Amino acid sequence: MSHGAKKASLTEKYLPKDLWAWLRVKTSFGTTIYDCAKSALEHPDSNVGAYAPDPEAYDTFKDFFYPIIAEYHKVDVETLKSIHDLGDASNLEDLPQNMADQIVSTRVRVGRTVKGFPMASKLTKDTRLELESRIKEALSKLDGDLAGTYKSLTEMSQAEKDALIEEHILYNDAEDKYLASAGGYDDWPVGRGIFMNKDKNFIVWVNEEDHIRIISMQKGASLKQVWGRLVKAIHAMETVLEFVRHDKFGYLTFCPTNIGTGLRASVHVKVPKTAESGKLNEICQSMDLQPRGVHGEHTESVGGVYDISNKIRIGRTEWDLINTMWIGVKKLLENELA
Ligand code: ADP
Ligand code: CIR
Repeated sequence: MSHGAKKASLTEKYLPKDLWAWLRVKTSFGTTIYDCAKSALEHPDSNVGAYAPDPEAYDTFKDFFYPIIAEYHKVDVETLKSIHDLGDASNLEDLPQNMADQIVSTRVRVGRTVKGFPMASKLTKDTRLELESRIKEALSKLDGDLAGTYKSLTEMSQAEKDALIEEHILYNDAEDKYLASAGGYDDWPVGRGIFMNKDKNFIVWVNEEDHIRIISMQKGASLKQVWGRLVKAIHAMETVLEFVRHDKFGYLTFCPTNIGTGLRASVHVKVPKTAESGKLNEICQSMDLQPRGVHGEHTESVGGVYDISNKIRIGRTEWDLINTMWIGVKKLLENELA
């Protein structure tokens, strides 16, 4: 440990000690181990600090990434196999009304990387624009409830962006310092944008942290409707684009914390009493949940409302993770309403 009382990032912990030999190694996209570790070097307060600038990096630098993945996701990487099952949303239970009343909104997203392109930091202005237009064309093929329109950030006014951010629909404007150091915001806002259906409950983020974030969200507590819509969207997107998959890790993403299912299912839930009593973190930890603030990762709670989601994304199926979140939220609400 080299930062006073602060625990070392997983990058610092697992960076190969024979760095000299590793510095010469490059993936076919030109990624070096320095590129993977740069964010942690610039931000000693990182938890993980590693990013994969292209899909090959996970294996080219396996001595580095595999132990990070094992520790963060608590999986045995040797025996790990990618498993997927979207389940049947209609089997999800609705919460009793007094619990549902505590839930402001429900959202599930998955992250994906389009085959043939590196992740954000190794895209150039040209390849990012090429990727954007490939995704835009694919999105234009969606129909029914999923049909919508795509807008590049460069075509949007500041007021338009602010309103969508306020509604939790659009991502923040290049504000994550860890991602910035990893090169995730290079040439911002070029090549970035957002797709939305008419009802604003199916959204696709394009070239933010990942090539694609497929999102289903709505006010209230109907996880059944939210997950049902996302399952439909995932199937539809897979018919129009090919995503990078790894035999062990499943879907690959820029940040190793998102690999696997790439799934984060969350509710914005009012739990002021639980938070005040100090039990929020304890319950979250025991139920494999992660609390965040209401404006996304690394933000604060407002008025006792927390973003509660599944912490694990790998080694378990999508259906399992959706249920993990739901069971955990019920437990939190039992405590809140007791
Ligand atoms: P991600 O989920 O993609 O990792 P963030 O934690 O940065 O990203 O959250 C992205 C946005 O989604 C933020 O505006 C956040 O407030 C919003 N959000 C997350 N979960 C919910 C939810 N259940 N209801 C409404 N907005 C949500
Ligand atoms: C970090 O390592 O702290 C940042 N790069 C963010 C990593 C993802 N999120 C997390 O660990 N909660």
